[in-house]
Amino acid sequence: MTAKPVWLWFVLLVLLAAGCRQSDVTPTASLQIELRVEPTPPTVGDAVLVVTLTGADGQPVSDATISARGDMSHAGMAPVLADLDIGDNGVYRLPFRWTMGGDWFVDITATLPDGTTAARRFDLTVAS
Ligand SMILES: [Cu+2]
Repeated sequence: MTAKPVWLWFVLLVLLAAGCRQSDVTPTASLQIELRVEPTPPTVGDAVLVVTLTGADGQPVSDATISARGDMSHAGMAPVLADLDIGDNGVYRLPFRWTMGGDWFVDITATLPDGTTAARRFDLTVAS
């Protein structure tokens, strides 16, 4: 990982804090989102986001729509999007592509048929 000037991190923090996407989503404690990435460790190129969705009762939830949005920690890159509307025993496999090596964050949003949503952000480092 390349060293970046400290001021750049402050700019990024301000930009992240000012972002409006997060406010679209009401996190709910009743849904648990876990993410695994294939291959691991993540490397530039094709990948699969393996999202596991569990309800408050600990049971797998398979009837949600899962949306993924991958962004890099620096500006100027197109986000990578993926979504899938059916899971297998609570596991959703979303084809994905890491378009560049470096630090990424992936926002996973789960929407249930009744409109309930949950979201979680994952930080990942992708090898070149
Ligand atoms: Cu990039």
